[in-house]
Amino acid sequence: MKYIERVLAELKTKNPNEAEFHQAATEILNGLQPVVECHPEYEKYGLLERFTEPERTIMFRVPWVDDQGNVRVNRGYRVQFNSAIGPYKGGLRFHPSVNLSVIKFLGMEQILKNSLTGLPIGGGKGGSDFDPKGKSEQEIMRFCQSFMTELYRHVGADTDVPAGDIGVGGREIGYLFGQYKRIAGEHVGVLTGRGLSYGGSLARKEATGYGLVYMTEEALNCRGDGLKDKTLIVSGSGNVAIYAVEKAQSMGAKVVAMYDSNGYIYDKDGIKLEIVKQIKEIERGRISEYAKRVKGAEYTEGCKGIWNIPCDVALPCATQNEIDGADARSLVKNGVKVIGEGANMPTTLEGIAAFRKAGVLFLPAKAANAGGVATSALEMAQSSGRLFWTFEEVDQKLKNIMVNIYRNMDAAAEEYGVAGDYVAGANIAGFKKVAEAMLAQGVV
Ligand code: NDP
Ligand code: 2IT
Repeated sequence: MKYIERVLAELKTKNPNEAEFHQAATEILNGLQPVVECHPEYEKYGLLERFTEPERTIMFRVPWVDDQGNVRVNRGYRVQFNSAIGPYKGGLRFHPSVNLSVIKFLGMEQILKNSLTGLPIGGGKGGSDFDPKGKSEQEIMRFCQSFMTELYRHVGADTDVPAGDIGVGGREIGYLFGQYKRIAGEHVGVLTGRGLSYGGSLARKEATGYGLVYMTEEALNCRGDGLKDKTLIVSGSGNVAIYAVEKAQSMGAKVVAMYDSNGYIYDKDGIKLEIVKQIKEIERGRISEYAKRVKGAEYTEGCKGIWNIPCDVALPCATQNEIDGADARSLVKNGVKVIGEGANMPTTLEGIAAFRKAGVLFLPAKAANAGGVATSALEMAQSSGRLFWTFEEVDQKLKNIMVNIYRNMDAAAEEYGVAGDYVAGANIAGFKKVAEAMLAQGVV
């Protein structure tokens, strides 16, 4: 059996019932085929067996008391996947769908994403099956404090630096940071995405969405085209989606649809982002509100229909597997030219195959959404150096990083005979640096 097939088979046997982890590993390892063939030393030194096994998996009880005085128990996770090129780095997700498989798929993606940024950060991910929806401010705070009361012993500014992800934004990072500082007694850069008044970086909030659009624009520019006057669908209406829409609109694109987990809005005149921000960021409400406030806009219950709306560019920015094979075929039928993945693993393997077959320009998540973690690394640099860069300085660095990632994955795909296949190109470009660092450090 070929090396990759053997490692994948063993991974599935060793980690049964972890569908998302299997899916990410399949996509990554298959993408690495050309590079593994050129490097027999990878097999000799068990590189893929080590790469697919987290260095450490932490699971813990998170007890808290709700507003009615009931004791509630959630499960917390931190998977410290790979520290070959730097301290573990990656977000925390609070969502009822979180389980070990989800955290492991996210952690494995994060290793390669972080490598692609060119910055010294290893890969990790964590979170909880806690559902922030419908919880009071006080309940969120108590939960965050309980979560950090266990997590604090495993993290540190030079060991593991978490950040936000689904359900974890500025508010949660604030509560988590406050509790870390209280227990550990140090005001250090142990989390990123912090508020600007206590060590955060300008442009971190915008970074993932902006970065996604910078890369999409660069890929189009390289083909003599651009986002101007293009029709876009941006799924989700959280942090990544909102700032992707903001940047795309500033470049002259028209965004006609967005969703949350209940349903989607369609505004043929172009989404009014200030209203979305008011509903989602300030009121923490539902996207359906938009159609009540904007004349001519429509709301449809359920998410799937969004992919039947004709568009030139689709930016899935909500969650994993939001575009399946049928959704991809529908997008292709309606003339989609570009997919830029803002969410992590938003397209199923069948969906990716459908886009590949149709020759759609496909920018995979680990490259396209790397702007968030890259800016987190810039936040770490500012914390260590006791520096504070302007918005423009951070934004310019972010833009350069996104253009570089695009060029590196494009060059890697070309070099290994799969030109234009950025799923392979991103995996190869990300993996080569991790492999070099792991080989240099011996069998650890
Ligand atoms: P948020 O919590 O801010 O927003 C998530 C959005 O996606 C919400 O609109 C949410 O709707 C929607 N959503 C979540 N789950 C589902 C679902 N099952 N079906 C439909 N819609 C859903 O998270 P982020 O914007 O931070 O994250 C979005 C994606 O981007 C995730 O995949 C994340 O891993 C990825 N990402 C985030 C980065 C960051 O810096 N924040 C960096 C790189 C990637 P609702 O409000 O109804 O739950
Ligand atoms: O998926 C991701 O890259 C993130 N959620 C951001 C991680 C980070 O450490 O900023």
